[in-house]
Amino acid sequence: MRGPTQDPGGLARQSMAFVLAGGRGSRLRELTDRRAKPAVYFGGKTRIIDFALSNAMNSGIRRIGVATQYKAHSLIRHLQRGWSFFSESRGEGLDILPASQRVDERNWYLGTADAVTQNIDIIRDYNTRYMVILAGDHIYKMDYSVMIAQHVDTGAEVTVGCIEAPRAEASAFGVMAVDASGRITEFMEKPAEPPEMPGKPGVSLCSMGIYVFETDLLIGLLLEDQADPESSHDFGSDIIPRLVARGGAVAHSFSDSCVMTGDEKAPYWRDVGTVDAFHQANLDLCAFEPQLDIWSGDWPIWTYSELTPPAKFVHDMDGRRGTAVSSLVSGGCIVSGAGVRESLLFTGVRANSYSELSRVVALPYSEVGRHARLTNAVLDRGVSVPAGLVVGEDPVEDARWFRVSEGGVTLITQPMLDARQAA
Ligand code: ADQ
Ligand code: ADP
Repeated sequence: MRGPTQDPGGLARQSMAFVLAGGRGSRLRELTDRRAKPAVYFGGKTRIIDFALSNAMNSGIRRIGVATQYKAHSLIRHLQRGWSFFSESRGEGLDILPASQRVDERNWYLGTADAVTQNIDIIRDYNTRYMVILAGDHIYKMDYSVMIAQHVDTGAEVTVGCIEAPRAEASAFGVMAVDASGRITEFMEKPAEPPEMPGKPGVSLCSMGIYVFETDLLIGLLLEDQADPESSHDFGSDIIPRLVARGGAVAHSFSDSCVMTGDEKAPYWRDVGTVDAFHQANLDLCAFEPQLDIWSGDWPIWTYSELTPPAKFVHDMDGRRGTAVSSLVSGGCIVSGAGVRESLLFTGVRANSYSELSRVVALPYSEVGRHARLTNAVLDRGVSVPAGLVVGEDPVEDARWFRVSEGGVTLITQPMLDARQAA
């Protein structure tokens, strides 16, 4: 083993980030009917993919590829508007890599490894020494240069980012066992019975789905995998288990590279993959001391941001409402005679007179009509909630028209409102 690398920033500049952004995220239900999970809005101004891309930027990585596949239009437009400031003359670049655009008779990426294999020519063009493979669908702040430095120091074939998660949730992840030196001795993709960490009952060591490789080695592995008829061409199911079996995989602990800013007290990582998790993670931001800091400016989350006028608050004719407390209200919103609490309003939301919003996540340009009363709801982009609608008080009635999650959150989309209107 070599001594610790002194210049992680230098390593980041020799690295390319490859962001896998093609997954549907079907557990987000109708929220991903028209957009891929990485394009789903999060936190008032940003989209989910902005976190991985901003982490790469803030870590010093300047060459990025984003592989898109499922319902990519919204995602591609976002990347074009918000992420096109890289300068080719400085050797920087962000490439959007849609499936079906590549020079191959197949039209669709098979597994996650195939999404990289089909872009090997572009990866070769970038000519970087290291590859950081990322998922585009998690909320966290991480300095990837620390993970790259660890990769160089251990001489591993692959370094896998990992977090400790409750065993009850671990079946959704790759789960691993490591030895005292951090070498991965066992790796199971989405096991039905996830193993616990020694000495930590109820906790499993899970893969974050992010990997560091040396570029030449990765290309060799991918070509080998492409030729294997038994392979599903997936990192979690094929590439990583193969490397673990020959002792070439090392775990990197998220706690070593997570970035904590503001008053954050613990590492924050969320897979906002279900409507409940999405709703809760957004509302977490409204807490008195939020677990995720987006305010300090020390690790900015870059995005495409529309030009909007300031949010406006107007009281109703009785002079009582027109307030928002414990809430996030984005630019262009008008809270007009409405009572908003513990809610997150994205850009351009209107809450009209006498409406009451409690624990509502309202995506951009949604509107809540007069006297509507909404509790524990997610409003899709652009929905127009009719006057007087009550949601969150009668689950049976809600479920007749809307999507009510296991955790009791009502997801409302325009087609659902239209169907209710027509009935
Ligand atoms: P999953 O998240 O289930 O597990 P997957 O569905 O393959 O794995 O998605 C990984 C990432 O790739 C996501 O960001 C997704 O959007 C994207 N993606 C999926 N298919 C794609 C394709 N064909 N083209 C482009 N992008 C695609 C993985 C690992 C687990 C790990 C979890 C952590 O396999 O071991 O625990 O991530 O969330
Ligand atoms: P954005 O365009 O800002 O990403 P969405 O994610 O809601 O907003 O849109 C996803 C995609 O669906 C976009 O390509 C958009 O043009 C399209 N779209 C938006 N609203 C509708 C609608 N009511 N019916 C069909 N397609 C829509």
